[in-house]
Amino acid sequence: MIFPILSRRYQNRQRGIQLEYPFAYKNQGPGQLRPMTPLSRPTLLEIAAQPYPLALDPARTALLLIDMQRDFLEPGGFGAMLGNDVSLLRSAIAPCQRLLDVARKAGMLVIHTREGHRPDLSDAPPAKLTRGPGPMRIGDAGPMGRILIRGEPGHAIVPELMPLPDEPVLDKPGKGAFYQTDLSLLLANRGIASLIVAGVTTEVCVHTSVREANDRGFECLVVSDAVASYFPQFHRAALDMITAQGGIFGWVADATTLCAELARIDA
Ligand code: C5J
Repeated sequence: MIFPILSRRYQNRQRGIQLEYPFAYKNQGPGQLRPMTPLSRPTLLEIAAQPYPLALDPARTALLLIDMQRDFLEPGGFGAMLGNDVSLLRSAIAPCQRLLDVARKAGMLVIHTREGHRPDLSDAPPAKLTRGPGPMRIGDAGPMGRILIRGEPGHAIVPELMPLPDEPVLDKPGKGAFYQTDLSLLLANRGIASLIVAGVTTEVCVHTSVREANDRGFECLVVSDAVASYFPQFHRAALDMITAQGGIFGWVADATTLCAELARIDA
């Protein structure tokens, strides 16, 4: 079993913050931890982001992919049921694939989230269940199974972004990734300080999760073309809100810029 523990301090050059660098230790038996190779090199990446460049420590950064589910991205699911054109979200799939590829190669922690509810709907607030214009509601049977219900085909992550067996998949009943999930615990156990955030939709679950993360002290980098919305004007406004006022919730960069930097990491 590999235990990431914190050791060897070094400086965040850009902002003068002391960071810790996790190394992997192998459990040799009771009381015997033997250092192995570092999880990744102690390189600080400088990302050309808005509103100003962001120094990222890849060993303390996780990729958080929000709700890239069939229910939002394919016809017949929750997004379509609310009257949205789901094809507008599909532009985020290819940039997410590129991010996943470099993050996996760099050995970074990758976490996927899924919005959805228990089959008996006991974790769905009545206000959420009754909202919406159409005749179909959460829990009703649609072409991809019961809408936004865990275990149904529509609740699954799109095949293009299928999680690997060792990548945590968090089921969340709300819009935020921290609300009623163990995300804080997973991040703390890995010494994560920064999040690269992608997924859908920009102004709803991505924004809510970034705001929650920001309040918990995480530095968030939102990937502008790896997030998407049914409403292009909301997408733009949501990204602007993140970078306004000197980066009030975090930073924004595009996938090409970010992937080029992440690809420099030797896992
Ligand atoms: C929504 C989400 N829009 N994942 N969910 O209801 O953004």
